[in-house]
Amino acid sequence: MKRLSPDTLAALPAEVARPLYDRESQEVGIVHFGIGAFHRAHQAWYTDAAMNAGDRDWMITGVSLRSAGVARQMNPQGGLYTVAEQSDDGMRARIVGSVRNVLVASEEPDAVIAAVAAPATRIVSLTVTEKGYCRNPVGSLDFDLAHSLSFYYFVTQGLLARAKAGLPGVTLLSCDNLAENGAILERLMRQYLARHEPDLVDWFDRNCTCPATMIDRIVPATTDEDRAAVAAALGGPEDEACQDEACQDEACVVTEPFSQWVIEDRFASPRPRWEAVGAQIVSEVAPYETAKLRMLNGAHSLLAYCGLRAGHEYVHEAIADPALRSLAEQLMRNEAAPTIATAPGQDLAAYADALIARFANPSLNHRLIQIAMDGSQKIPQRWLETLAHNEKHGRTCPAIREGLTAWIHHLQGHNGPVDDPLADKLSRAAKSADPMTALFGEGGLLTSSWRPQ
Ligand code: CS2
Repeated sequence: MKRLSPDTLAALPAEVARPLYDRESQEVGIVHFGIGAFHRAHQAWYTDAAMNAGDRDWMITGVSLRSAGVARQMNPQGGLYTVAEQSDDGMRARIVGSVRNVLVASEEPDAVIAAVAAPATRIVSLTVTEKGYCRNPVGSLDFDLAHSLSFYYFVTQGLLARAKAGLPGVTLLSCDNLAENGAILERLMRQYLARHEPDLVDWFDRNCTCPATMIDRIVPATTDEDRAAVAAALGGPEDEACQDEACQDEACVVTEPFSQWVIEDRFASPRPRWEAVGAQIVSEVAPYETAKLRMLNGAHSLLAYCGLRAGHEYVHEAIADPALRSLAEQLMRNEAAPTIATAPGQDLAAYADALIARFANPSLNHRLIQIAMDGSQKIPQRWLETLAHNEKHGRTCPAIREGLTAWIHHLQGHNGPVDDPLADKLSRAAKSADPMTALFGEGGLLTSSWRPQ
């Protein structure tokens, strides 16, 4: 079977969309930390569309902090990969060309620093997941965690080289599911600089910005079946006899047709014209970000823990279960929505309708266990802020309470090993006589202003 690469691109079936720009003549303008499936289906996809529309020099160098896996998938393919949109109508495949290469930070640290320091680099973006920010329970930088291979070191060294060379600063763009992700990144980055490169703090403040973003697209982890279906779409029917026609893509991602990106208009220097290809550039991201975290992600975590407890495997199965669907509706419409200060034109009832339809997409196979991981990093912004806000106004949150009970059940090991940076401590707390206090009480394990009554 052939492998997707610049050489095999021309032979793909006509219905597979592909880059319309000359990739070789474009410079790298973006260095992205955390080049997983989500980045490939979202920001890299928007950036590819912007270059299809005529924008130039926004190729991406992806950085993987530890794992060489993604470099092995992408580099032999010249950075090319497929985004396959799955819906009731079947699969629509597009080859994305915006990634130039992938560097593995633990293997080539100097190359990563050089990429951040390169004159053509304007944006350093991040999808390192919630835990990648290395926060301690009070939300400040945990220097021990940050010391053990995090993006902070590489960004700092790259910025230092830029400052020494008299180059402009960069935009640091957090694309992770954190409330006020831009402000958090700015604060933690400054804490890191103040400890390790204090002379750079002032330069950072004057030359770099950290806009807030709301990012949204459901991207399940790619499976072998997905890779087989994409290979067939890139070649011939999914049939043993036609294997010669198929074209293997080790880096493909499967996603839903929907996508949204809301970005605060606060860039340090030029940026891609993402708004020409569907992104929203706004002065205030918070209303969208809060709605997304508390409604979409809040309902996702609820379906994950309650769904696993009820014996389901996928999101579409959980949302088809009437009891779970009504719990998700209760969380979104009656618990989260009343806590959100909306932007003009933002319709939360319609948003909840659309989310239910997206969760029900039967062709996505989004595993509940994937969403269940890292609960300690997700639950504060997904549930606890909603809880605190409602209780302050004398309202109860039965759906979130149910979710907390199901999370504790998960932490007790009933759904298999717990995947969370605090797994051991969480499991001990969940098995203690009073799990709620051990997890959420004064001095408990989660960062939150909410305390159980
Ligand atoms: C999910 C998100 O895994 C999870 O925690 O809730 O990855 C979710 O699919 C995305 O935020 C959707 O934009």
